[in-house]
Amino acid sequence: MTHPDTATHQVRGACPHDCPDTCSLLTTVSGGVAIKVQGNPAHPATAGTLCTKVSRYTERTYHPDRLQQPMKRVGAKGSGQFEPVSWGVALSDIANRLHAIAARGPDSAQAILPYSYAGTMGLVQGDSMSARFFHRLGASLLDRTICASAGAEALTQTLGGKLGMRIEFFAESKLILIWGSNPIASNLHFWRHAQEAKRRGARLICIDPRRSETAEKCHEHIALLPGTDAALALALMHELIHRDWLDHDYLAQHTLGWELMRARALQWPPERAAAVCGITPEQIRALAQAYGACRGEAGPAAIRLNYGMQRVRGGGNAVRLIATLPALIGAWRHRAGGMLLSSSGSFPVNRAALQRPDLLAGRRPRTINMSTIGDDLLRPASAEFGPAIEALVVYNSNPVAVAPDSGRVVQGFAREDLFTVVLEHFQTDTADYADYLLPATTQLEHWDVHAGYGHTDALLNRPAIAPLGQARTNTQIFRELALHMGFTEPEFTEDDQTLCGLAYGDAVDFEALLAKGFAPVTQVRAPFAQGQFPTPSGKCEFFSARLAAQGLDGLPDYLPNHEAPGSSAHYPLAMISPPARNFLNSSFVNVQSLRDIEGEPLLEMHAQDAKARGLNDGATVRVFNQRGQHHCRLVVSHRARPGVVHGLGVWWRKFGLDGTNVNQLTSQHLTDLGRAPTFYDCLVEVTTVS
Ligand SMILES: Nc1nc2c(c(=O)[nH]1)N[C@H]1C(S)=C(S)[C@@H](COP(=O)(O)OP(=O)(O)OC[C@H]3O[C@@H](n4cnc5c(=O)[nH]c(N)nc54)[C@H](O)[C@@H]3O)O[C@H]1N2
Ligand SMILES: Nc1nc2c(c(=O)[nH]1)N[C@H]1C(S)=C(S)[C@@H](COP(=O)(O)OP(=O)(O)OC[C@H]3O[C@@H](n4cnc5c(=O)[nH]c(N)nc54)[C@H](O)[C@@H]3O)O[C@H]1N2
Ligand SMILES: [Mo]
Repeated sequence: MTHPDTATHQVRGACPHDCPDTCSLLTTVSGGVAIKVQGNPAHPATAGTLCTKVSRYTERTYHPDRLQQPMKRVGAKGSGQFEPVSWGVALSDIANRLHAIAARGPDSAQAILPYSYAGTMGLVQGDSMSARFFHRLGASLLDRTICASAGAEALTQTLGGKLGMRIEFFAESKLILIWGSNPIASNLHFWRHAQEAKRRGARLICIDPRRSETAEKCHEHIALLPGTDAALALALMHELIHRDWLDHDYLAQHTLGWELMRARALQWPPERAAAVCGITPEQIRALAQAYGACRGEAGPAAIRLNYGMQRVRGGGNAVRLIATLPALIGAWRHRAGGMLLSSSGSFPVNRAALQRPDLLAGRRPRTINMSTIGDDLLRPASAEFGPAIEALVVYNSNPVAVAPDSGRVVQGFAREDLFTVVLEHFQTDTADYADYLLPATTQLEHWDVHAGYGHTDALLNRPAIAPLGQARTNTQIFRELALHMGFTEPEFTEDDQTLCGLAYGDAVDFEALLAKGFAPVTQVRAPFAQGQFPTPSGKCEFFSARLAAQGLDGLPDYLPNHEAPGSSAHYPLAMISPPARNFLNSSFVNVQSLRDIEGEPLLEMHAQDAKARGLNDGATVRVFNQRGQHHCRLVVSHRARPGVVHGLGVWWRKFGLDGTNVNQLTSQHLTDLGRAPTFYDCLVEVTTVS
């Protein structure tokens, strides 16, 4: 139905942000202007509420700094000085530059790298026409590891996929372990169910180095050292075995490798793990008792795991261990028992239909890991690496702010001989380095269709308003670039509504999506009550033959951090940099009303560590290590335990006190599984700024 521009009406949409909640939105439009964005009360998972950030979505969309015309660099690289150009000039110049690289030889297009992540989680504006374009071109492929790949690989090796409990059933659990997760800040709609469980008498235990907003609302908080979760899980197993708090029947029928796992876990008495984790053996025994008591009638017990705890060297192994815990007590038998890290494996998305890897036509370009973009931009051509990266096309991501080891990332982006195109809403830290900066539409201005990783509903997003200024959708920009490159295949003419329809094909009722804005993708309630794990063995795999075949340990183990707490005399503090509540990664940092709440880049520190360094609350401090330094405001805080500091992320560098953010300190070391970054595996020292 179309509406006259003057009438007030509501448009159904989907929140595009990288968050487990994937909310259903209702946008009120009046006179062609979006005046309000609200949570859709008809969508059960959203239940009519939004987080503070997204309820300000109109402030972001109509921000005076929104990019509204294509721009070309005029100043020095990185100076952020641009002049407006027409779309025609921008696109033909970009096409000429890319064509010149691609035309040099059979594989020369590999010198071109697309760089994108989850600025929008939309399946269409995320990576559809863009992927077709780069496949047709033969550009390098991108290994999209920056967030979740360690945990994802661990789940796949252990449970067989990114599957788990349904979020709403946590309300019926008797014990909830909130492990490496701060739902009040980053998974608000889960917290609703946890609170409901609490009201019904459930016990909530938070396992997190930081006394987060969530930790202080739980019955108990276990503040372990970063990167020691695997040791805690092993000792928990030790106690469950030692006390015989096991569901022997479930273990025998539905798991693989239990005897091997049992032998390893028996090497981890609570005393050993407590020393590693920086907690007491009593805390571990009490945790085991609470968890063990939940087998059978006293249960069920549920674990809400989040990605916070896998951003360390042993993150993959830690997720593997925690993912097996429900099998020990048979928690999966009940729909309110088990665990959830991600439900994304429930979505039958037809990525090939959207991204058309067949356009590679038999070519096999190299793959670049997005988490080592700092080093890779600085790598010369070589036999093993292939050609140096000569052109970079960035969309849906802000790597200069979010990728680890910013010193190297900035050095890479500053290369005079690198040709960089950035598609953005705003002039971010990354956009400052663009040769061409192209204005993209926001979620209020385009079509899209969504999967999620918290709940199991597909969502549809309709445009609520016309694109602002000359902004264009990502898809339209790549369609037109394809035209300028002379790509004449019909794949480059499909419009966005057609692409939306391809995402699920027949697997989801598209008419229902169009009508309601959301539709369930599965009716499964207790996925592993009868075993039936989608692993090669059909069982929960303590032992993974697939990992063993790769020369890795088939059994999960505790792997100390690359930069283990206490291992360096120069850098005695372990720094983690979890999300700030009012930002979404680096998105929203430029929205004034939200930045006002966060104030300044902060470092939380325990009073004892502050005293030892003569640091006062509110001081400007220098946080440093061998990679760099970052100035920020010290908060002497009850949220920090001794030995651990928190640099809440992810600020734009240009809003920082000294033009940097926490990633100036993080490293490009990778995780054990999934080739992911280790943002929370980082040692630093802190002094006053003299
Ligand atoms: N408000 C807000 N919401 C967000 C985001 C945001 O930036 N802001 N980011 C979104 C994204 S991209 C993601 S991936 C998701 C999930 O993002 P996550 O990174 O899972 O974020 P949190 O849920 O905050 O959980 C992180 C928690 O893990 C803790 N932690 C850090 N290191 C360790 C450790 O070694 N062990 C344990 N046990 N805990 C540790 C941190 O202190 C923090 O409280 O959140 C999404 N939601
Ligand atoms: N130190 C530290 N670093 C971290 C993390 C951490 O916890 N600590 N978290 C990591 C995690 S979990 C993640 S997921 C990454 C996230 O890293 P990114 O995926 O890069 O996320 P954002 O920083 O939100 O940047 C997304 C950008 O995409 C743009 N965008 C949004 N929608 C569109 C669109 O439709 N079209 C175009 N062209 N652009 C759009 C937004 O304006 C925004 O600037 O950061 C990682 N970095
Ligand atoms: Mo993420």
